[in-house]
Amino acid sequence: MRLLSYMKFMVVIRRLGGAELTFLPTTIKDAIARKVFDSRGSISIEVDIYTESGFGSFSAPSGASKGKYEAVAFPIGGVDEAVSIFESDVAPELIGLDSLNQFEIDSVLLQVDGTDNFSKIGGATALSTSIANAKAAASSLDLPLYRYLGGMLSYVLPLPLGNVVGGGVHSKAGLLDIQEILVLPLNVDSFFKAAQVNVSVYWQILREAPSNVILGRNDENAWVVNLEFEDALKLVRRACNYIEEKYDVKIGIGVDIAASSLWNGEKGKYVYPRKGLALTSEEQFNFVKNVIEEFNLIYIEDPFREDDFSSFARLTELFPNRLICGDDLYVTNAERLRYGARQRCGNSVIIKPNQVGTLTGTIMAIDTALTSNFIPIMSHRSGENVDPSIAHLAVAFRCPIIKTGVIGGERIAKINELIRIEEDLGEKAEIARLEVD
Ligand code: 2PG
Ligand code: MG
Repeated sequence: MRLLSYMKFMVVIRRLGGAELTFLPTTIKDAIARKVFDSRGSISIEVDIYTESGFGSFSAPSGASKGKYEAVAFPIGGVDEAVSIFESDVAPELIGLDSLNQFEIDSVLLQVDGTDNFSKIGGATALSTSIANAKAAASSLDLPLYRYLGGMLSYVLPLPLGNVVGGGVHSKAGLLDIQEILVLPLNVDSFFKAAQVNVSVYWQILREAPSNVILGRNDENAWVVNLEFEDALKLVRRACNYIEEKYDVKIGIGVDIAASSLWNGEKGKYVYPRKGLALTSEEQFNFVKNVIEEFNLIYIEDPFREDDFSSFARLTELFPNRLICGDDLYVTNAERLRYGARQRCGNSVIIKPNQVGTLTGTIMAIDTALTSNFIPIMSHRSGENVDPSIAHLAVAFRCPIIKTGVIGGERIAKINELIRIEEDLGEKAEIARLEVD
């Protein structure tokens, strides 16, 4: 075993056409793309990167409530075109590069694409390549991804923010226009316990719900309910109260309003189709303010549309100790975040690597968040796969929260990986602590 590890670090010398070329164990020797399915059954792209002594593979997830400033997932010709562009334009540029040089790999992706939103090669291709490369580099060094990326600083486990009741574009049925009601365990002493609390709340909701209220599960396996927003919040509160007592923990409740999906530009209003409501920006502000106060919400994501920085700033001023979070507002873009952070438009930010298309872009957004006193929240997408890499990114880049659903194979894949990371860290492991009112 030892000998094998040692050999991995030796330089490989190969004779190619008479010339003697030197390869490092981390040099990329092959790159392959294929079509695969995501958890919704939509077709996505998966990229494999082979180095001289390692391997990494990744398939980008996909959103249903996408921000308009996100990277474009696929070129106009869809996934087929993405695969053929990868084969003709991307793979040849990668072969021979050192996978340890993540910045160079990501720069090549940006250069080959040549647009500012990955519309030529596709953001899904870019992210799949970028993360597959990091995984290949980590595997070449025999390191877990979180330790390769984060080194000695990566020992804090994030708190899991779990979607328990869902509506909006993630749910085909039910009465909820709001996309997500989420729970966040606040004072737990291990990641395992935190995940257990979320699962317990999830099942307690089913027990507490009157008959005919639960209609099924949605894209993220959250309950689809036949309830108005306020009644759904009451149901979640009841379930949390029961579990708080049972486990002696404190559980915060949050929402993702995904307000850009409700915004109708022509009408200049937020349209709630299932409730039959249309709210002006001022009415939306008052609605959000009232619901935060009435239900003591600690987490509010995208309460306003993606261009309304000033309403985010007003809400943050009013509730400085709640997590006011921008998802479609910031789209994991360091520049947008720098702009918003200067005016205190929120105090936390969703980090979805596929919104920006590269690991370098993701790191820049997280770095901007941490230096601006914003909490970075690593996040899944509604269309996922069983890959656990975002669990590693959350620990590596010190995100105190991970938003990744409560149950379902593709969500549990991330949860279980964090349990493994917690075990791998042993006594060094710590769970994030949050100060919220
Ligand atoms: C969100 C996400 C994940 P989607 O809005 O935060 O819950 O949804 O991936 O559809 O954008
Ligand atoms: Mg969101």
